[in-house]
Amino acid sequence: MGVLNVTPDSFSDGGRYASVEAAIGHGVEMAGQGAGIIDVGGESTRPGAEPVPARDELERVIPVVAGLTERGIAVSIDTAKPEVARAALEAGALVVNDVTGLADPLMAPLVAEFSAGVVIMHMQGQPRTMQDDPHYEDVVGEVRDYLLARARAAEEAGVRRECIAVDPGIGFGKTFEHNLELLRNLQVLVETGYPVLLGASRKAFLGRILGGSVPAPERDPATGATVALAIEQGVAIVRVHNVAMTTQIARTVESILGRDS
Ligand code: PMM
Repeated sequence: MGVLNVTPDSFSDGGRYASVEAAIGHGVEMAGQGAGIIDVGGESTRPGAEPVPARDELERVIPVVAGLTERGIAVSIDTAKPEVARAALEAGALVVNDVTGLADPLMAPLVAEFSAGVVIMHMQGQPRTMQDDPHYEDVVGEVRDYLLARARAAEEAGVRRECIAVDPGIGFGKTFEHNLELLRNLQVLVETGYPVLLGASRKAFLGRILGGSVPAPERDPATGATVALAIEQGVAIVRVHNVAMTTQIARTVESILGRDS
């Protein structure tokens, strides 16, 4: 899964049309490099981020979703808002990637209505405050139990089991140690039977491992270590910025493990 963030920073130069074209171009490039799906997001979920009104989010993402689906590229929409998800599904998106674990009660029925796929992610708290003081007794068990409960609730709302993937939500209401513990125990999530998605690409915990002075765009080798270990543990989907590198890593790990890629 290639990350395509269409947030205001990407609108800072060249005007709106140029930015939409550039975003579509980047999505096409990632698909050519081996991404099976492009994850389009218009609301930053970084720690401290403020919510974005639905109208702004729609304006940012829908032209990009439409441009990619018109070119035959599979798209997931990274949103927690049912109105944004609906517009993206109408524009051809196949998957809803909801970092709030389908918190809005309209979301699961919407996914069911479109027979769409869904990524259910775990987050403790809200982006604005989630890193203030995350606390767990047993982070791996609590994340697993939450994901199972949300997946079952989605099924009860009509989402088919085979349409659901689960995600531990690296960096979402987790300390450095919580993130490492989850990454060490991904097989516990794999054992739920749902495909597991991992989003560790360029995240802050990697910056800390690397000593605090490596900026996000330079954290791809560290991201690669998480990708290799995740695939080895049975993770089905990795959400990454650097698709070309990740395709090489995935093919290599799967060949060594004797799995089809
Ligand atoms: N991380 C971010 C945004 N969306 N979605 C899923 N399913 N899992 C993630 O880990 C995830 C996500 C934030 O990362 P970014 O700012 O680099 O996109």
